[in-house]
Amino acid sequence: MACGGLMSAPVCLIENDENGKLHVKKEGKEILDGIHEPVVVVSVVGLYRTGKSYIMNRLAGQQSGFALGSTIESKTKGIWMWCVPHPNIKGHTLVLLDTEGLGDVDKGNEKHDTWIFCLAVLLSSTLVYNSLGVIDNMALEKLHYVTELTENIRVKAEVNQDEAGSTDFMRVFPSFVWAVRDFTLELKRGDKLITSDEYLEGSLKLKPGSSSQAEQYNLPRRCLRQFFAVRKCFVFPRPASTQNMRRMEKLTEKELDSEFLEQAKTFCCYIYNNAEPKTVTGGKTVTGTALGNLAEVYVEAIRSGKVPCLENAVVSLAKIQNVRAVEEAMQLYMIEMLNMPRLPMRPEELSDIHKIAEKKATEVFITMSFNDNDQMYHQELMGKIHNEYQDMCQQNHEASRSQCEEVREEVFVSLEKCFSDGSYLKPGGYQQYRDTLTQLTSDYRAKTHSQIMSEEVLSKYLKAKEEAGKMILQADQSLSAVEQEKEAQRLKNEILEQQKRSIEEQNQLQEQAFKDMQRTHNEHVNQIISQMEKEQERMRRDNERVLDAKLKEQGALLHQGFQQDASRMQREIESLKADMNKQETSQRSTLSKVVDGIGTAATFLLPGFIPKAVGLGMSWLSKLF
Ligand SMILES: Nc1nc2c(ncn2[C@@H]2O[C@H](COP(=O)(O)OP(=O)(O)OP(=O)(O)O)[C@@H](O)[C@H]2O)c(=O)[nH]1
Ligand SMILES: [Mg+2]
Repeated sequence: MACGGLMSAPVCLIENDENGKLHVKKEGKEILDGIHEPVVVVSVVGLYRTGKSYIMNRLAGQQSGFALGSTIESKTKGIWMWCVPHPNIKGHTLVLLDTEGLGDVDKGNEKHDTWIFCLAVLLSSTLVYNSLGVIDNMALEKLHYVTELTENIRVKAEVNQDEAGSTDFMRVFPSFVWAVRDFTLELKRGDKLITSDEYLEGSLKLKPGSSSQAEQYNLPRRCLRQFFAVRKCFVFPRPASTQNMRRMEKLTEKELDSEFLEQAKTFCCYIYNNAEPKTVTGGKTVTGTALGNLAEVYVEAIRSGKVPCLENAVVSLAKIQNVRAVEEAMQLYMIEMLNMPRLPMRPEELSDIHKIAEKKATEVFITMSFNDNDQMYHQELMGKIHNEYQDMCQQNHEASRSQCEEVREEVFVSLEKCFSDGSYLKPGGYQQYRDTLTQLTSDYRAKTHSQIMSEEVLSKYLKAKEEAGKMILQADQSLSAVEQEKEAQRLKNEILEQQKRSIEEQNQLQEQAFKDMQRTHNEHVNQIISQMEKEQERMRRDNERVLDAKLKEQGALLHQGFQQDASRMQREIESLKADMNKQETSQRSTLSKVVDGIGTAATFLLPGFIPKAVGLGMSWLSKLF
């Protein structure tokens, strides 16, 4: 069972401000901001005083938490939230949203209830509708909020609302669970025992005919059937005696009705095992941070008198999330890099640290980013990481240079002394100078062989001493003119040789940088492709779920003699299939755009990179399709 590991008690997420308008509470938003893992969001809605908060506490695995009231006055105001570690899915958070009871006449603001209902639908991946008694016509009439969903929620920004098909809603709406409380009847039809799901589906059967009465009767049923692809029903008996129910939070399990406990357990298990992680259009999984931003975007639309639109919300969310994703990924990269041992270090070591830091940063970016299909933000991140890494490499060079210079000063001190007191300026002095120089050069190399700037520092030193060497040579009267010329040439060659070594050293560094870049590209493409595959898989599953529901619905309509509705359903099925084909094609082009995008960024950062990048990208694409 879940326990309140993330939060010891629920907090308010959305409530009315002093002007009577909804707003997102800072405390709730901050808690969501800190949750970087995907969230499974379960919300409960229903008439006031029907035990909603109580059932949510059970889902949290706690006896108390969401406040209950034992009087007739409605208790919960706005939307309250409790985030607990998901009991079944590792690395996921279960977000429970308890909402204000609907239909309290004292409230005097009918629209407020409508928005609470809409927000519960928009923010959750599973919506629990809670009611007392039985599922009869009255219960369905009280659920009139579903009939208003199309007026109060837009799926697409451009489409005329009248044209928005139920498919669009079905694809983005949560799954639906009806929790019937204080259910006292036997689940039987005729002599046959039926399941609670059959009970619900039976209650959603349409009435034949086109009279306004039939239309009115059918409307909420049609809406539930058309908007919610997955529907479940649980019936609960009364949990305890009237006396005991006034102190529900204090009742031990023994004091609760055993059948109620059994049902509550089945209900919780169903939610833990079946409630899906929250996604938005395009199969993108929503993290806690994204959920907080999403709540803000929707509430802002409602505050400003607009109809919340899912497509617009995803665009706003993408921008907020992507800017944050770059910032947080960069922060993580810097923390990792600054934790490394002191510079200088071997470039391979630095490269390994960079590799780990970059992998972690990219992971953070990928989980947080949203719809970055043209890779704009990803390229920005790559550029920033590249610049930081270059900077770090530069610092490593400088640190190595200064250590080599220290060693050089220490090693060549005796040579410098002889230069300054002129002790080589004598016959035979040149040979002495040569011997000392050879010995000290070898001592220097022994001490700096692991340093990246060793040869460059030596090269600069020898070049600076070229003139001094020539003077010593010229002053050495023991050498013949021919020997002098030969030695002068040798000195020159040695300087050139040393310069060559230094260039080779620098080339090796360049090569390392190139390898890093290539590896970075490969890794980015791999990470993005695996993330996109997950999203596409989720989108495919969502589509299939909707298609299945539509085929089932069409069968039921035909069976019940609703020819016209069945034909309309057929058209919807065909258009959904066409949509699914279109999505497959566009997914392929998005993938090649991603590979291109990263390749372009790589070329921009490191000239000469493109041929390999394109080659890699192509091989990935051919592997996938
Ligand atoms: N009859 C009945 N009462 C219940 C049940 N579960 C809880 N209660 C009691 O009903 C009262 C209201 O419970 P809450 O969980 O606060 O109900 P709510 O729907 O959250 O109420 P609001 O927040 O006011 O909308 C409390 O005294 C609970 O102990 C149930 O299954 N049946
Ligand atoms: Mg409540």
